[in-house]
Parts: sequence; structure tokens; C-alpha cells
Amino acid sequence: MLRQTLFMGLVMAGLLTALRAADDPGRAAHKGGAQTAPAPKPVHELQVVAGRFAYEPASLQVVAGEPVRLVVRSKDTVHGFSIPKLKIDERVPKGGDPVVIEFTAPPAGRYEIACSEFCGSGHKQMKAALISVAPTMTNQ
Ligand SMILES: [Cu+2]
Repeated sequence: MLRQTLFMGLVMAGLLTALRAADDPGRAAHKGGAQTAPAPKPVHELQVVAGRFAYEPASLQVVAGEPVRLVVRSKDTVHGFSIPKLKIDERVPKGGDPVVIEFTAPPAGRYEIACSEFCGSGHKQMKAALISVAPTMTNQ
């Protein structure tokens, strides 16, 4: 089964390459040579652990404009994970089941992350930060 799937994959890749090669001359002429589309940006995945009364890590760095996936788990009780400026607010269940939050990294700046589910005496201090930095030539 796996072997068959791999084989089909190779055939498809071959076909696509052939099609693209056949298609190229006309398209290149039409667009004046600018036929290479930028590769889709890979998703930046970050693992976050919520626990009384902090997030680990306390600072999440992302690059403005890149697709981000946060995988948030609780190591004890129910917590919340909110980024008010981005209108993100998720409940993180106890038991460690991951909550996946996907978004596009916002413009450069600091965005506060706060617990949005009352979780005990330190709830109000349970904060972290999303730090978005401007893209540079090296990571574009
Ligand atoms: Cu809390």
C-alpha cells in the first residue's frame, strides 16, 4: 500500500514536471520572465505549556506575516489562552489535550497573552507575550 502510494506520488511529480516544462516558454514570454512564484511560507509551530501560573515559554517570537500554529497544553488545571489584541481566546482543558491556534503573525510589536479562565490565586499574574518581529532578508 505504502509502496503503491509512493509510486503514484513519483508518477504525479513526474507528470507535473513535464506539464510545467511544456507550459513554461509561453508563460515566461507572457510574463517577461518572472515565472517563479514564491514558495509558500512554512508554518511556524510553537509548543506552549500552561500551568499555575505561567506559560512556558513566557515569550513567543514570530515573524510578521508568517503563518503561525500554537499548540497549547495545560499541565494542571483548566487555563485560558488569550491574545486580546488579536481577538484570540481559547480554553485549554485539563488533562493535557492540545489546543491548536492558527493565525498569521501580526505586524511587528508586542502582544500580551493572558489567561482567560480563572485558575486560582495567581490567575491575574498569568501572562506571557507574543513578540512579532519584522521580516528580514534572511528569513524571507
Ligand atoms: Cu487563569
